[in-house]
Amino acid sequence: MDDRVRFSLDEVRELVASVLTRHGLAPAHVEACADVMTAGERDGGGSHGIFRLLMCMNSIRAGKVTLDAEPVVHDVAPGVVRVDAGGAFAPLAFRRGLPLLAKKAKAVGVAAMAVNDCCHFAALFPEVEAIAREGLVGFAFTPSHAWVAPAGGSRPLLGTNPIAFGWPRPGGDPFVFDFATSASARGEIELHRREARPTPPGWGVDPSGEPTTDADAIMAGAMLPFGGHKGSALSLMVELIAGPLIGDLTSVDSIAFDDGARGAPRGGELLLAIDPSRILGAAAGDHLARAEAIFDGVVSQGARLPSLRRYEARRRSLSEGALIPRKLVEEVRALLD
Ligand code: NDP
Ligand code: PYC
Repeated sequence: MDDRVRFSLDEVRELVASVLTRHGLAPAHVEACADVMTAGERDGGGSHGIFRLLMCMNSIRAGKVTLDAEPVVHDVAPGVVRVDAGGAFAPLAFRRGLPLLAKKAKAVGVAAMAVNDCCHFAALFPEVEAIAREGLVGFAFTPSHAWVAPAGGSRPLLGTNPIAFGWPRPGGDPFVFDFATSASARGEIELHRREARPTPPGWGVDPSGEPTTDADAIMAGAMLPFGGHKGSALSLMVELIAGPLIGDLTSVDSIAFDDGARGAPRGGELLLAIDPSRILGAAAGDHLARAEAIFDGVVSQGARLPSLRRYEARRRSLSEGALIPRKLVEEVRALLD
């Protein structure tokens, strides 16, 4: 039986906003957080839609997030923006910093934005998509909690450390990909646990380091990077460039800060924006046609381009709404009591 409830996207946003407002989050944060969770449902991303409300609530209840900090945007160098999130959820800090990041990238060609001291519960695709909609190439990286063992190890050290990328496409939605550098996001393992489903092999090890498909055992043991040493190295890169490089917490620091609350990772995020016209000068524009030829080469052989599923889901949910597990809806509605 399909035990899911159909919600319009406005109803999703309204439900998320009501819960966050009820628990004291300041209005500008409510709006920014509700938008990213609604975007998750809109695009068919079950682990980073309304389900993230449970992680946010853990942060709020444990006092691990500042409910009303106004992000402060610092113009620190011609190509560098720093946003101090003040211990609040990340989406509003990104929203406040984006205009200056885009302005700088267009002025000098490449710009970086460090978001510091935030609680990052969200998917990264809305951020790189917004950068790409400015005609820029976007990258985003953030550490999370130390849940993942390095390839060849069995003890949690790294975060699920997502990497996202956005590329503008002429007259269409940007090319976007966005994934954890672990074999699965933590959110996916949590969903397997809630639904008592075994995980696919390769997602994690139990506390004694043995491979397992039991989500509870993985959560007690360690998750694994995707692609062996390659995912492990990318995850290390995320730790470095969105931790020490920007003067913020690592995934080990974040889980220590969390202290068992099961809240959102605390720390920083690094975003990069590149303006192709600054690199290419008079040749700008050609890069888009050349990129389209590469994309055609993917789809013409029956392979799937990242982001096509997302935009199809988006078109569907904008007219038909999103299907959300009934159990999750009940849990979320109970947060209004
Ligand atoms: P997935 O493993 O589901 O991978 C998603 C990406 O891969 C999407 O860009 C997707 O495109 C693309 N993709 C999936 N399958 C295919 C395929 N067969 N062919 C081509 N492309 C494909 O994502 P994860 O579970 O790793 O991550 C889910 C979310 O979790 C992300 O949004 C991430 O940002 C978030 N996250 C956030 C963290 C945080 O600390 N804030 C930590 C870790 C993860 P499409 O969208 O079109 O399906
Ligand atoms: O799914 O790994 C995850 C995650 C961590 C923080 C937000 N999502």
